[in-house]
Amino acid sequence: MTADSTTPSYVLRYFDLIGLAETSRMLLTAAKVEWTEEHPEWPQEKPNQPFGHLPVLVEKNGAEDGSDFILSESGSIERYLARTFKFVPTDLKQVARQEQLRDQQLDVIVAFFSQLRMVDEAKKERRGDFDEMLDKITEIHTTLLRKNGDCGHLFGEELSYADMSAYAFYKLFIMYAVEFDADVGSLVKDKITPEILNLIRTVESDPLLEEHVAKKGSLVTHVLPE
Ligand SMILES: N[C@@H](CCC(=O)N[C@@H](CS)C(=O)NCC(=O)O)C(=O)O
Repeated sequence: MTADSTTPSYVLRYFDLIGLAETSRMLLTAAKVEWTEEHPEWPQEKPNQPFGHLPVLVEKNGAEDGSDFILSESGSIERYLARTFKFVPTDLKQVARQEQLRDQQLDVIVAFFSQLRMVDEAKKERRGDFDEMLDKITEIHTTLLRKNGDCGHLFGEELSYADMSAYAFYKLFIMYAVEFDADVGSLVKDKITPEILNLIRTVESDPLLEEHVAKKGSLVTHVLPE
């Protein structure tokens, strides 16, 4: 989809951090549509969000009656954007193969953040779950990338939702989660295989995402050894 006079404009409401909005930012940027980001005052603006949390996507005049279409839940927002801008195939099985990765990645993110608040034995156990899940997802990414000919894409030969979502997953740990646990950056970096590094490079060098990398910083430079 390329922007023209009938293309709707979008607002993405989120905090000024990578968190749960990075894939949606990438989808909106890669789609070359008109969009802006809002950082609502918090918690003052909490009651004004449909589910009381962020991210929230607003598609101007996008609802059936011509009012704004407002969508909550990061996964639903991503799926809506990925389908709207055709970053997923139309075949139901192929799209499901991409979406299952995003859901697993979110489980790994949740496992990481939930153990931060725990103490002693419970923390150790949850940390173990996180380590195990991290091993599994990096193995899955690597296998898929190899199976796809190590062309830097998880599926097919073009930038897809799965590519952007996997990129945002590694970025979250290496460029954001380190604020909460200084060690997690090197832990995740150690698991980055040559295939995953190629994915990160491929996503960053895609002309559709040039603007995003220029604005939000390069992950490749964080991953490469100094
Ligand atoms: N399941 C939701 C979780 C959203 C969520 O927990 N958002 C956090 C930021 S990452 C938030 O809004 N926190 C502030 C609050 O709940 O008051 C999603 O995936 O969008």
